[in-house]
Amino acid sequence: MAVADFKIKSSSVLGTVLFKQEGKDVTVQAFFTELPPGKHGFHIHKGGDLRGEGCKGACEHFQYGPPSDHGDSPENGEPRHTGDLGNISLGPDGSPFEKTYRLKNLPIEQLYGRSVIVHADEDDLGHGSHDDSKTTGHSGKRIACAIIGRIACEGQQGGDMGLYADNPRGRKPCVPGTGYGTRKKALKTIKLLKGKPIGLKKQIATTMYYRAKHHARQTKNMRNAMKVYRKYLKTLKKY
Ligand SMILES: [Cu+2]
Ligand SMILES: [Zn+2]
Repeated sequence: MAVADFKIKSSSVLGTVLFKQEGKDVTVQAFFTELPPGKHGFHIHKGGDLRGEGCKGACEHFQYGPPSDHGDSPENGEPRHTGDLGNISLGPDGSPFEKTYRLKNLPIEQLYGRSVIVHADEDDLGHGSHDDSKTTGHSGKRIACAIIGRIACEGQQGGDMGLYADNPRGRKPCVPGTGYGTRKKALKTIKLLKGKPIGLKKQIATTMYYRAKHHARQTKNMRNAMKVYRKYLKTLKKY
């Protein structure tokens, strides 16, 4: 498993993108709780060098295989770059964006060290008539970028440890004892987060919510935990 975590308050982008090898494919689960209004181009870029101004060092869109024109997210089957993920936007009521993509025939190792980028403008998915429609979808400035990294606390084979790797960016310290299996665990997690930095609170609550949401064997208890996290994330919104 791998993750790209956005935590860029200045451009009000907050979200997590999880990558998972499933057979020959990689599933990409995107979850954003904060985005500027409107639609935003969303891509995996080739580079993972964030030194350049405005994420310039991330180079062009990631492509695995022969060259292609820019296009839409994978489900629609048109010519596209491997890294083209269409547009993202919050719901009309500010509800989070979440979507799962499937990148066919891709070893996850190909993604390590690359980056995920959120753009200022809407991606025209290659259908526009601008000079850069066929290369970038004319999606404008790069307003946020995050490196795709391995999940630190995870075992070699991606076992259950990964579920509790609540610090996917690999920065210490992890917060031990967090969980999403029951309402009680969620409440305990929130208690543990008391006094922690707001960014960490948001990150862990988001990650826990997300893991329950996408759990392969989701239980009623997990759904109860999700309710607790959703409420908690709402209270954090004002910070
Ligand atoms: Cu891009
Ligand atoms: Zn592209």
